[in-house]
Amino acid sequence: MIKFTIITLFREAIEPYLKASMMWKAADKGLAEFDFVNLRDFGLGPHRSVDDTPYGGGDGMLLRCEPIFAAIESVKTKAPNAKVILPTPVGEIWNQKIARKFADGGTENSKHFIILCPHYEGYDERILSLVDYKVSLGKYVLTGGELPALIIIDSIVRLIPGVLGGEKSAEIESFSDGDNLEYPQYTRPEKFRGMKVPEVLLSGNHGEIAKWRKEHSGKI
Ligand code: 6GU
Repeated sequence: MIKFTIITLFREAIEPYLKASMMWKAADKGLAEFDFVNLRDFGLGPHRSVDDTPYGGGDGMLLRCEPIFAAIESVKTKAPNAKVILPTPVGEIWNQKIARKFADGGTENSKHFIILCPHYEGYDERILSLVDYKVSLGKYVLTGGELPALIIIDSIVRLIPGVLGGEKSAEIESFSDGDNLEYPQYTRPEKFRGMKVPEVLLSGNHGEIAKWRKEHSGKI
């Protein structure tokens, strides 16, 4: 069982994806669990404020420390070993190897991850004292951590044994260095608008098929 607690102001942006397809199946099988903490619940004052203007001036608002510390502490009192992931464009660039490490339990064998989704123009730097992993999805900037949270979760959960079909997970196992080989695939019909399935795939010769797939594989 791997567990993700997502701290966000925009649960509605994340939840539908986790209720569909493979993520839902993983949860249904008891292989993954997802829950949410509403950062707003830890906001300050009558307006439950979570942000403020930056010292030194500049555009926009920053997530302030108090609500974030309170939200994370509320999870950690129940799950002291949970590791905190912060999606941020200045984090370590996410890849298959890291996804696998996290699926295996991270560096300290924790299978409970708290994903803290930033929003607005950024966050008070002092929240980094709570963060175990800063993760970036690539060299571009998004408006918030919700899409990255989903990508991080999806790429980890599909590696949990039992989440994908037997054949597929075995295939992943055989490339456990994280560099999965992806080869071109075809299904019926054999001929579609003049485009034919490569002959070798229809041959029934498993040796030749394996060779062809290897030759035509792209490394991720
Ligand atoms: Cl993780 N967050 C944001 N806001 N932008 C990003 C990103 C993360 N990765 C690439 N761009």
